[in-house]
Amino acid sequence: MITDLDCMQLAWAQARREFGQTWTNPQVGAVLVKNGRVLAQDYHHQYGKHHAEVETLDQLADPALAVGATMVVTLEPCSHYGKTPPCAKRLVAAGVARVVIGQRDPNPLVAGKGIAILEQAGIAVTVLGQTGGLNSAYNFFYQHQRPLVTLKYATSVDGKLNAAGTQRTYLTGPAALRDSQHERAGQQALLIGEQTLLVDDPSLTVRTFAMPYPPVRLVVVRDADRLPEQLHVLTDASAPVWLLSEAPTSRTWPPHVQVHVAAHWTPQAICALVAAHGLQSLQVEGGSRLLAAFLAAGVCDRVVAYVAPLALGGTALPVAQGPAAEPLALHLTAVTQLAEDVKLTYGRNR
Ligand code: AOF
Ligand code: ZN
Repeated sequence: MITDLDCMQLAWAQARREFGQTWTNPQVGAVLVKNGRVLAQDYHHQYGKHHAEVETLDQLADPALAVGATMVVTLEPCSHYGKTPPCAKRLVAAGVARVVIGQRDPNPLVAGKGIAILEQAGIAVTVLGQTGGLNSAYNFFYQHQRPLVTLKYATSVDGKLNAAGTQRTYLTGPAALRDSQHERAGQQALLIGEQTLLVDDPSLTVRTFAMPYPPVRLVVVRDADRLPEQLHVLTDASAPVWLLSEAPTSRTWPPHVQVHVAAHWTPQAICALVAAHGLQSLQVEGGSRLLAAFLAAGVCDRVVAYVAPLALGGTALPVAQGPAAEPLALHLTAVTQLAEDVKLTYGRNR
């Protein structure tokens, strides 16, 4: 006999079928079962498209099959008219007898209201409370009202980012590069400082696969108007760019570039801007001073460090250089060998 937990595992696998497609929407999977048999299973494919429950019900050759069935879904069915109508009402209309939910939806638009619609219609609801890991940034954002912040960098074995000077230093190999593209694709916003922009001239794009909503590229700069026009982030329009300038702008910018002006772009101010736009995750990719500023502000929820097999020595730039910070306690979540490089992933202790 197939159990609720078996079905939830299938629903979880559905939710994970694709990556980087749902943008600020959660990844959600659903399974419809009746008399111990799976009738249909599907997931939320892309931001703006049908939700998982609707995709699943739409798979049935005969809609009457749903009458008396159990819907197992990784997230509380929604109650609002957003880009799509409410899933909870669709489940009621379909005649489903029971709904098993992985976690409540922390989005205040829904939070508990989906469950209320189902229960008021006489549907039995079970909340298992065990799918939070599917959408960690989404959950974090609604819990803390700021994006989940990852500090990501490549370092030498002696903790240096770059050789001294104004030349870009390539530390890690192709396997680490591919992996870091995947890390980027899991983010809604990327951030670098001015030195990194000028020295490395990165494009900050995801090039290894197509994303309908690529992460927004943020750069903190002292004066946006003084940036050279041929920088990759200004010439490559494949993702939005926000220049966080500490001086006002009078320049005309390409359509993909927005300038946000503040006297001082602190980590808190950057997070507030990102959150105000509904973006739930932010990855800080250097340099040394920006990483130090986030550590000093205590704004760091996750660290991804790629360690390359070389030492750069005494005058090279350390991973973080700047104001003093309280020690930040982390726990190791993964160690991955990528050819000659090692990826270390940590979470913040809470
Ligand atoms: C579900 N099933 O598969 C998803 C849900 O703008 P909309 O209409 O796409 O609504 C987005 C919100 O709906 C999202 O913030 C979350 O609360 C919920 N997502 N709900 O029942 C799904 N993706
Ligand atoms: Zn929905």
